[in-house]
Amino acid sequence: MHGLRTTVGRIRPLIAAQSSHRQSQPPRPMLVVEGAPRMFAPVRRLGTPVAAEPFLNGTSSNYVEEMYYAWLENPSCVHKSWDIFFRNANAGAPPGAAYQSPPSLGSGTVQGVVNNAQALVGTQPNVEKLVKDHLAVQALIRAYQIRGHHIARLDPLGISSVDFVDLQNIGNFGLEESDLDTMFRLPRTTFIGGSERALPLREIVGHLENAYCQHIGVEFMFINDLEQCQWIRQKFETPGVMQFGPEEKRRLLARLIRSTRFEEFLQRKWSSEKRFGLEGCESLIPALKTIIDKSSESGIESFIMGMPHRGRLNVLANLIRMDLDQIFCQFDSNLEAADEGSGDVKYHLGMHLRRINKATDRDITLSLMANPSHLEAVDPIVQGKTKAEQFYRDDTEGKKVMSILLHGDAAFAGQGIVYETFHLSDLPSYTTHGTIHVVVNNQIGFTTDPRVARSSPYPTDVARVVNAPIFHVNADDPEAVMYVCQVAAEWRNTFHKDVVVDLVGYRRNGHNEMDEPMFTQPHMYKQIKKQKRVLQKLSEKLIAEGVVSAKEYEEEVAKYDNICAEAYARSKDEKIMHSNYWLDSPWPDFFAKDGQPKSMSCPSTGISEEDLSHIGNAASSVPVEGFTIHAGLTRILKARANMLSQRVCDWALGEYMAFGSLLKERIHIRLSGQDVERGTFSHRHHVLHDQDVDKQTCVPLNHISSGQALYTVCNSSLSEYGVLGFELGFAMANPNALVLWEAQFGDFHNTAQCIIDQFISSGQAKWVRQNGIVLLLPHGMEGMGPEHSSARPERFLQMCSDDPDVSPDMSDEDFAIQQLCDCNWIVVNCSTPANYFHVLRRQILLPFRKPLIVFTPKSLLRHPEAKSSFDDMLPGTDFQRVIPDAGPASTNSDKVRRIIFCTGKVYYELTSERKNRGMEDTVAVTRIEQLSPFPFDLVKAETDSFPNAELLWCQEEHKNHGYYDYVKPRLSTAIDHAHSVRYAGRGPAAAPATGNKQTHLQELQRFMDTAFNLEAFSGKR
Ligand SMILES: Cc1ncc(C[n+]2csc(CCOP(=O)(O)OP(=O)(O)O)c2C)c(N)n1
Ligand SMILES: [Mg+2]
Repeated sequence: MHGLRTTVGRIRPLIAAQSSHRQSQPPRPMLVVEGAPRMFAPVRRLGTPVAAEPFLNGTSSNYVEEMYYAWLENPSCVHKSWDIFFRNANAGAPPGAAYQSPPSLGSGTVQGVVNNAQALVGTQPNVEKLVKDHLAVQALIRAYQIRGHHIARLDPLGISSVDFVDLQNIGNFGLEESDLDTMFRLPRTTFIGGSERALPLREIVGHLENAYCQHIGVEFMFINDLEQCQWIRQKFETPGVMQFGPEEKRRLLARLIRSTRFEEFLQRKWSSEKRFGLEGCESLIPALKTIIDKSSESGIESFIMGMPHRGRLNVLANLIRMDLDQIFCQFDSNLEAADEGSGDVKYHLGMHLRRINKATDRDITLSLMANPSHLEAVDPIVQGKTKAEQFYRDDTEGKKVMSILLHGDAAFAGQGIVYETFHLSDLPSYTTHGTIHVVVNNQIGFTTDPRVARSSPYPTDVARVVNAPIFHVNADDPEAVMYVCQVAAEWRNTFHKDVVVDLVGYRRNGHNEMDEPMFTQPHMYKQIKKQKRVLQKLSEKLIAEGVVSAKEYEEEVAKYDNICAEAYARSKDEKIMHSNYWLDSPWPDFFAKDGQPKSMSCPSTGISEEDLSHIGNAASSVPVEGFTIHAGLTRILKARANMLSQRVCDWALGEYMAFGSLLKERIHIRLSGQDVERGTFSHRHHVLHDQDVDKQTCVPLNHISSGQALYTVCNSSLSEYGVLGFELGFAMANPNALVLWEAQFGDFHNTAQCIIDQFISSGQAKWVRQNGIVLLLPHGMEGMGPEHSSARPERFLQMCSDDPDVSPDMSDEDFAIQQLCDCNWIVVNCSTPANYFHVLRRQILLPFRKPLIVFTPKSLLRHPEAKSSFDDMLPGTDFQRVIPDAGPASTNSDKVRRIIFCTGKVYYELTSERKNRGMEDTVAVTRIEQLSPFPFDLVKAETDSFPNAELLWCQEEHKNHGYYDYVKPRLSTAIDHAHSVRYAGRGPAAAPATGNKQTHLQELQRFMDTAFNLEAFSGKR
């Protein structure tokens, strides 16, 4: 195919000549088919001198090419006029001169060339008609390729009414009835002729109808790669390409029997239970099985899948081949839950299974990711997990691990996350090298018709943005479905790009089995009631063809029914439901055999002085010779070296120390998010850019020590929902990796709210699945306006599952770690680089995994006091959940009248204000660094040590934001409600921050006044 492009380049002058001609001449009547001239558009844009071939125009370039190829192969097979033309062109005739007869070649002026050419055409009177008709045929072929899918018979119900141009009327292309038996040479851009290079028009139309207008609609001509278009044409146009042998047909029938009879069995046993059955689209199961067979044949060993509710149980049963009794158990409301957590409904649960793929006799692993109701939310998670598995297997091209995503038609068109996920598909740090998407297109979303649910003709149009081919197929034709899925799998495994299979079926029941669809879709459902089931259609066809006998068919049905019945009987013996049976991402080596943590302790997170200085050196130098960095960066590295000599770290260096040490301990680190490589606040600089060589970069953290783990730091697309979901998925694959997602500003995390609510905060409770992802959320009230100030800590804290009113048992020495183990996530706001360093390292050294939410600083990144000594990072040191006051107040605690608890940046404002007011011995300021799980023990100890102090919570956020609502009841519980908890901070507000700098400063001053006015609350209860 590349050769084709090269050859095209050789005749460019000819085509360019046509282009110039077109621009300079008045428009002449042309055969115009929408989109037709797209393939070689870039070539046509070339500008050259005016040409003079009067029979050529802009749409003829394809035809000229075709003639040229044919002439190259055999000069005598083209018309004599073309032979002369190409001979002249090849001999170097300039554009416009190729039609001169050999003796006059190269002679005379442009006018002379025109005269000569006209004279030549005059001697070839049939050339114009010949070219015109061939162009018309080409346009016709191309029109079928582009728009044949519009008239394909895709809707099994036959009721979708779409008004499309009449392709079949050849008159639209300037051809006539009388042309039908004329032989036409076929262009290279079609395969309908098989081994024939020319066909009568009648056959051309017939072949095109077969290829593009039956039960398969192929949408691909928007793809801007000639080789890929040719590949698809070949797959669908080659005569007889969709033929299956009896064995394949019997296998297809057996698969359809399973798919159909499974739903029927559930319907018989639990007629009033919601299961979101597949009826109307049962060919999904053979479709997926075909994809897996074909991909396994190409070497794929692991499939990561995501799907919504529809047909999920069927997929678990018949594709993943989970034990049927375990599935049936899920319908038993009397079963007791064996595991902690809330669990989830049966059509959300995930699964992981390793088994032999019968068709290839190869081992494969199938994981179906657990997902919430939120449609399509699982898409980026599947991609992230796939990427991670590829990464750990060193599968750099996606040849061993691949993802399959299933979608509903309404959700695929409606949910923005679909688009965000597609946009990750070709980014170097996010690509999974092609996903196969299967849309279960039942032409309805709950009670809503497509015509009011989307503005695009198909639910799949979103896929066009990434040039993914889209194969629409009538789900009532299982053979067509099987073929399309084979091609989809081959496409993915050839080009490593996304592809969509749009399975057009219907939904036999309501949205769920209890719903009455006739309320809203009477016309559709009258038709559905008349519709023969796909299994019946296929079995009748195959019996008629003699592929199976009626008896064999009935036996196969009875065999599967029996399998279901036996499993049902077994399921009755189950008394307990094990959620961990449904785990989609097991970590067998990380946990003990019973699935519990191997220990309940965490070693010190400090590192040696030697390591600190070694990593510090890496952070302050360029590890590659002859690499020119920006002068500003040289200053930054110098400042780091300076800190090193003083044995202190700022925030960026603290992060470096944590990352560098973990990498050295062979823990893979992946940091992703918008502009994370440099850091939004230009503090990180994890990727150095050579100022003299374009795209030459260097990542010093990958030069820490030999045998270290790889560090991946990647600027992401401008998506929070998609990218956070992706990283969460990445973190699922391996507990021994530190995966971090950083928001540009914490404020923006709420466009990923669904990932946070549905997966991160509640994932373990619902799906017994742990995850150690870290969210870095820049936060702080610094007068930057409502959208660059708050990472909304209140939202995260409100979702913490610890009880504010119950004082936990703190007697156990493992209290702190047990608390971490029991919580749903950890929320911290570190005020020192050392604490940030420790909390990152603790993520990996803990014997279990919990999501970690870190509110990170902005101005503190450069605050002269926000530095930590190496002493706070040495072996034996740890993360400090609470940092008690260490100043004069702590040495004379009886004198202290007020203890201010706070968290984060406001600490520095408070201590500066306290100093200015000379109140260092009367007011203690204590930092709560770990907000959740709440450090009840340390808070109590701190309050106990100031017996005469009033207790106040101070925050810079508004009263209805920030930490107050979370902290107040817990502080109160910690001190057994002995005192009131006072408040100093901004008042309640709708917006998280003011946009006015003056107001910002006034608010700050006001709450500082409250914090240090020791009489502010006197007399108040
Ligand atoms: C994000 C989100 N919004 C709304 C819903 C509620 N809901 C559940 S199913 C459904 C219709 C889905 O239609 P479609 O995607 O075509 O799948 P089908 O049920 O037809 O298979 C809706 C709106 C949801 N689950 N998730
Ligand atoms: Mg639907």
